[in-house]
Amino acid sequence: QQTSISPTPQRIAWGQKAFDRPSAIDIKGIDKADRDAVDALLSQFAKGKGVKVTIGQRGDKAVRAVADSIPGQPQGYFLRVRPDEVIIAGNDPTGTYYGVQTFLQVASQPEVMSVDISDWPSTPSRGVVEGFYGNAWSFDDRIDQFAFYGRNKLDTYIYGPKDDPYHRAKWRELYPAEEAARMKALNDEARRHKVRFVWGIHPAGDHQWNDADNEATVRKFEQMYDLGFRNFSIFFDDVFGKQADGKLHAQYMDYVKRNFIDRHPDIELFIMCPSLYNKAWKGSFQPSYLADISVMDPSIEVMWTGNSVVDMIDVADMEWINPQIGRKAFIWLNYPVTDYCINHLLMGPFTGNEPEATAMVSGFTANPMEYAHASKLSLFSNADFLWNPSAYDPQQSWLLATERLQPGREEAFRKFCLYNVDLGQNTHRLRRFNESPELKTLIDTYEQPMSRAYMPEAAEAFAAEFGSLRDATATLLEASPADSMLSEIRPWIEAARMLGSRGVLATEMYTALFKADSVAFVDRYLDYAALTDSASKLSSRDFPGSVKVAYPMVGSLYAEPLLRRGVSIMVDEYRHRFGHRSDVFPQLALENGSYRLRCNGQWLGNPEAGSTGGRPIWQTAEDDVNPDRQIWRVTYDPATGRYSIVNAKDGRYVNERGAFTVSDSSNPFDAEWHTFVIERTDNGFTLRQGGNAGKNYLVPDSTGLAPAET
Ligand code: LTM
Repeated sequence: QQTSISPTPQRIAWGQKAFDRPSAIDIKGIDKADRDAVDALLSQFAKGKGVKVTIGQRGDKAVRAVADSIPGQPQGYFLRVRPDEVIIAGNDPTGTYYGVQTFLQVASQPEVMSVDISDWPSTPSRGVVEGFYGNAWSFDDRIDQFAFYGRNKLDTYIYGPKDDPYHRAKWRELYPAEEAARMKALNDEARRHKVRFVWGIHPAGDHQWNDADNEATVRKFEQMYDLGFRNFSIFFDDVFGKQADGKLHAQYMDYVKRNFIDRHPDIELFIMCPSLYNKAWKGSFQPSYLADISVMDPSIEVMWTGNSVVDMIDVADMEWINPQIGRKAFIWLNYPVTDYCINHLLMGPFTGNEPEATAMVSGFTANPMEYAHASKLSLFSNADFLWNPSAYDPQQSWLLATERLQPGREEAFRKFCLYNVDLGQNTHRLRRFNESPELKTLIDTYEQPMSRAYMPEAAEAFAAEFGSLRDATATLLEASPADSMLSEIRPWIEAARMLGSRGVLATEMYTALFKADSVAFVDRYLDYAALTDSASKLSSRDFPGSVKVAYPMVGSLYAEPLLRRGVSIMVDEYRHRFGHRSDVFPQLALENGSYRLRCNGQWLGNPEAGSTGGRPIWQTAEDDVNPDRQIWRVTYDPATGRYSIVNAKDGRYVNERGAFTVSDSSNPFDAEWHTFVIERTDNGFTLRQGGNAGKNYLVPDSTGLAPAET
């Protein structure tokens, strides 16, 4: 089968089936070809008798026959799959490695198709800037990321986690041996996947702009060079006042260029993140800041986040900044970072950047979430966008990303992701409105008419949508212990599960209300309120193994507001229909070890008593004719851990939640109905009027312990 290749190749021509997926390959050209490319190939296929695969790069004898087909662009490659042979020919080592990555995707199907692919990236330096505040990624996270970048043809990783002490707070200090060894291991791994690990410091907070600090910088960089790093950066972001002086920054950068970079010809990238890194902040810095840094050595890359701190990039942004800094800006995209909206996950399609702007940048890196695995969803599409911007389709790319990241349960994962799209109100004002599109359509279609008339089809449609969210989370929760991404975002999956369940309960409340089933209404309401309460207490802190602390918010744009709006309207309606009366004072009293119910000083169950003089009855005629049955006892069932009301005489179950309805008249048509709920409290039992949002207790807690008065 043809397979979807990501990033989308520049030129692709599919043919017929070439062969069945081989387990072994007969590989040619391996002595000359790029080692990492060969290793990547052999990590998937054994060497031996099988499909003939020729690998090499421009100039190698092995691929001479296709030399004219190899694109001349950096990192370009040509891939040919035919029944008798596969040829992977890179324009350079990275191109060969990328050719292998594409072949691995083509050959991932049981039937491998013939194809000719001629491919290269449209954007230079594509990748990630780990530049967020909060919990830095772990060693394992980073190792895993590099393999992911290799597969998705992202070639740059800029190291700038604000909370690594050796990056910022203790920038002058050399890494101790153990830390240094770990950094080296990371860089070695990045290289294996053709990722340039750009190591950086953030000295701007307390640099003294003197020789001692300049020299400390070079010493630190030399340590990293000795460890194998060949790409460097210096950050000046998020400092103000005298520390944000453009002239001093430029002099310092040039000093490091002369005294470190120029002494090592094999260094590739030297990047600066300026203090003024977005247009919106122009007025807060020296007016000459950008002009001051523009005089730096032209080979130094300058980072830029766009029109504001968190913004997508368009041509107008680039037309504004490039002339001012005298070079093409190197983009630091603050997406999908969530350090300023930490309760949210950003799992929606990657949209909003203008394809044409990519030709005007010298690099494009995305600042991710502190959730390394979850960030891959957006990074996958970012890679796709940057490689071939004119072919980029956000929706298709998102669909493919979800399939690649959660194969076999992509539908469940998509449902979950669609409820984790918007950022909520935030200081940077970036919003995403494509949250839960299916729910949004239901809201637009039904919400208004539902409040005027009973619409069972609408209730069904809402229940189906919320039910599918709940069911999707069940699939994800089941898989989560063995899946790094799902266990990392488990708090959000739990929150989504509760949201789905609450949505279903709310639709059941709607039906109960219109069917005048007040007991069912209260019962569902209590479950809803309990889940809402639990959801509001969810914290990532409570999840084993989580070092993250966040209060997960899901469906914050449409689902959550809908439920809050809808339930509040339904509760008001319920109170209106079922006679919420503030002159009715039921009480629970303890008598001979069992709790009994009284109303306005009278025992309920006494034919002459009642809240307003009428006879309290159960809703069933059977109870109505047998007043003895109207003595209720609260019982505790250790098996379920729940309290319930049973009929004192025959022990008949009344309602497991202790919700029941009495009327003040024996004639149900004139009756004012009162629904009450008995709940366990720390002090005993308490009684409250149902549907009262669980807050406005008619009976203080202590009532439950009131001594018997008869
Ligand atoms: O964006 C830059 C250059 N600096 C910081 C980042 O560290 C931070 O992650 C983002 C998002 O909050 N905003 C910044 O200002």
